[in-house]
Amino acid sequence: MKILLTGFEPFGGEEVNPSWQAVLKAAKKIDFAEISTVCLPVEYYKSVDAAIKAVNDFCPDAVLLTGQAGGRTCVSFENAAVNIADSDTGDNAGKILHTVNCQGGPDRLFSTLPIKETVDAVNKGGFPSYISHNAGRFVCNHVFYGVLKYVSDKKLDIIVGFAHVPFIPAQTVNKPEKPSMSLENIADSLVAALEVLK
Ligand code: PCA
Repeated sequence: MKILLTGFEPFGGEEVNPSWQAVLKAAKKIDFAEISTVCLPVEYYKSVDAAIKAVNDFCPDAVLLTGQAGGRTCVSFENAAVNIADSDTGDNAGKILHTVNCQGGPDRLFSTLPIKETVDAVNKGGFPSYISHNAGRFVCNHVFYGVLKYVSDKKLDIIVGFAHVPFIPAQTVNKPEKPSMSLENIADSLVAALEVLK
């Protein structure tokens, strides 16, 4: 089995993005699949193109896209992505979008990762986790939608899921009210999640 794992570069003034760090750490721990890792730019459209290129280059059986969701308490699995970009925050190229139907296609596309089993597996591994019904309206949702649409349009037999990960402790030193989880625990949560694909 081949699994493509993606994370994102830092954004929003952060020095790191725990999604990318956790993906690198998780990749080293997985012995049940061949893994490819890609760090995506936090840019509308360019991120989708980079993810699709990685899908075509590696031809995975499954793709787990990951991104940072500062303020969340643990690794959460997104149920769906919507065809809307709507954030006052600019992407890393400064682009601000308030756009409905920015990628063509249906209003909403659903994760094809078995998210209930995935959350159960992470819980069994000893970590909290939950299904999220809000992937946001920024670049993470945009990439999730773009990859789901590509795989659906091309009728590819590829599972596509999205995991949002919390801050790591070093990111919350100056915002102690925000929750965090160690990189090790985030990576172990991702590994436990992917074991459902075995
Ligand atoms: N999180 C942002 C974009 C990149 C990332 O890691 C989001 O949730 O949209």
